[in-house]
Amino acid sequence: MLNDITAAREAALAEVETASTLDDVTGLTSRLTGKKGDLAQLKTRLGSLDTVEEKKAAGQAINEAVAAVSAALEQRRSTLSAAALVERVAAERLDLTEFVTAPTRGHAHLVTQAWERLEDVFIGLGFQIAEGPEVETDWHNFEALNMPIGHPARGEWDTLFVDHVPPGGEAGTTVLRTHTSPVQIRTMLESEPPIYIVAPGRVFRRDTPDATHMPVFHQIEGLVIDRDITMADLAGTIEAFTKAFFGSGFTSRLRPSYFPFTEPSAEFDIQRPDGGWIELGGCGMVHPNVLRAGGLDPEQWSGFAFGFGIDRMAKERHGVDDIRDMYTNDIRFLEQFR
Ligand code: FA5
Repeated sequence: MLNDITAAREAALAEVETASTLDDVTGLTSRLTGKKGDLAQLKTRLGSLDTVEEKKAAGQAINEAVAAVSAALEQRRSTLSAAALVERVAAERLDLTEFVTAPTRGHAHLVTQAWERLEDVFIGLGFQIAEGPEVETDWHNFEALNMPIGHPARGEWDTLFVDHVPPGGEAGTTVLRTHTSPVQIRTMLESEPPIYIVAPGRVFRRDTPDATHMPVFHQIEGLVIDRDITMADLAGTIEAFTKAFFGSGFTSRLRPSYFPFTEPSAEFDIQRPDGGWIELGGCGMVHPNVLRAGGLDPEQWSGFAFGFGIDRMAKERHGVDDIRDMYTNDIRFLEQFR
């Protein structure tokens, strides 16, 4: 009998070792040490023993076996509980790193940076900042700029017309401005000379995107109106601006051209350090008809105006090959220009 008890005890202890979950331990507890458990079952055989001593010894051995197995089960339960706790803590662990590390700072887009830098440079040269609406009247965008209806030069701007009829006006006379030049007219009508302003802003054309064109892009208009302003003032201002914006390695040139609202007119090109020339804008002396549209007497006042492409300037300043790269919003590209 004692041998059977020892064997049952060893078998029970071995089984406890194989319990791999807390549920296993619970199941074993009732099966091995419960009132009807394997070890308790041995007690039913005590009656078949001959002597009181044998019964006593066997009873004691069974009690010891139950105690040993219970202790082993308890030990197993606490080991598995600790492991389960470690596992749960790991599973429920909160990643707080985003709260303890410094947040990543964003930065202005390449074109916004150029826009702000242009404002700084021109403020440094004594100009003030002006602005006008992106949705314009045909009169401000064309007519007052010496391009009456039917003027062939209107065809050079692939205009987007807005489906809007102004009160008392006609259909087809509201446009998305094709350039920032209408701000010249608004400024002349709203203020008295001397005028020294630049007007950066968004403009729209029905242009097909390519390496140097976008249908939505940005220009900065410049307008100077004072007494005895000459082409030399325009050339000097543009050269001073080129050096201040691009650096001393760049130089500018004026190439004869035509705009209905300036006379004479020129294209403004810059020469890159590698020797190549690129057109950045148009300029010229403000046409007398434009001064009149702005309410000024051309016999008393003269001035110059210019309009540069901001996107193209950002492109050249940073050596970007294709203007479209600036608008695909690829963060890997944009992050290079902090
Ligand atoms: C004009 O828009 C004139 N208003 C400029 C002007 C102002 C002349 C004052 C005289 C006096 P133009 O269409 O050439 O001119 O555009 C000026 C500049 O805008 C171009 O030289 C170029 O740098 C930029 N530009 C023109 N079209 C695009 C385009 N689709 N995408 C990006 N930049 C453009």
